[in-house]
Amino acid sequence: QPIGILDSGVGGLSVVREIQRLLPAEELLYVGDSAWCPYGTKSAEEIQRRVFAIADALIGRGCKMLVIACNSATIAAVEALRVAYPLPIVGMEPGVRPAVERTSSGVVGVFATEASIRGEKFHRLLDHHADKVRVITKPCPEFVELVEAGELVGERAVTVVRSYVDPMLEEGVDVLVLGCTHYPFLRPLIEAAAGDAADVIDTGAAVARQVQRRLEGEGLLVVSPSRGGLRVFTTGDVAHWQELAPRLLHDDVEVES
Ligand code: DGN
Repeated sequence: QPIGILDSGVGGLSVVREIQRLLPAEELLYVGDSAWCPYGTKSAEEIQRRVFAIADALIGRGCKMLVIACNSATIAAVEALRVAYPLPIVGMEPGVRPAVERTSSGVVGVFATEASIRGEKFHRLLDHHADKVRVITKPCPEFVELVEAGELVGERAVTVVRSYVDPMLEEGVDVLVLGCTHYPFLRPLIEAAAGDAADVIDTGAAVARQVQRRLEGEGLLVVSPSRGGLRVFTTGDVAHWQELAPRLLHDDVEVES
């Protein structure tokens, strides 16, 4: 039985990479909802409608677990999904907790989408740490555009990334959290812009470990020496995805509609 993974676009492939690294024997089915991308600027209701439609499709294909590889979709829909479906569902964590543990300046920067930042779940998390650190949040819609376009290097990408990172450094931020699954694909540029001033954190690997724990706990983990497979589906432009997905995954993959 496969693990079903979804995102608004190619961002969740950053989580797929981590799951493949940790659990190479698992079969993965990925849906990137590019026709409705970005989720980051949509209402919680709209995001929920899309996520439920994709969850139905993945469960219809026999998935044993869902991974919501999108912070915006997690914040908007994970609790409703858990009520609606009996299978294990793993969502993204925005990484605020590890950042709070790591900061020495007491100022943490969180890049995430507008939808994530205005979500109640996110506010509860921030309130919880408010006495210890100052958390500065910033939506980066242009990061999602760059990644969806496959523009991960070059002068425009460098300039855009700096325009988000520099103001964070000016505020004294020493830990930068990538709270959207698209952003890790720009990590080399974000790290270059941050230099020695700030560490960069993303939670893809932690989410992969959570997937492993849940599968183990439910007795659903595949134990096999052979490699599992990955099928990638998009609601968007298959030809564009066919060029982009192998580049992001550093692996051959056939994209289906
Ligand atoms: N990848 C998504 C996230 O983690 O929030 C959303 C990106 C978007 O749709 N703006």
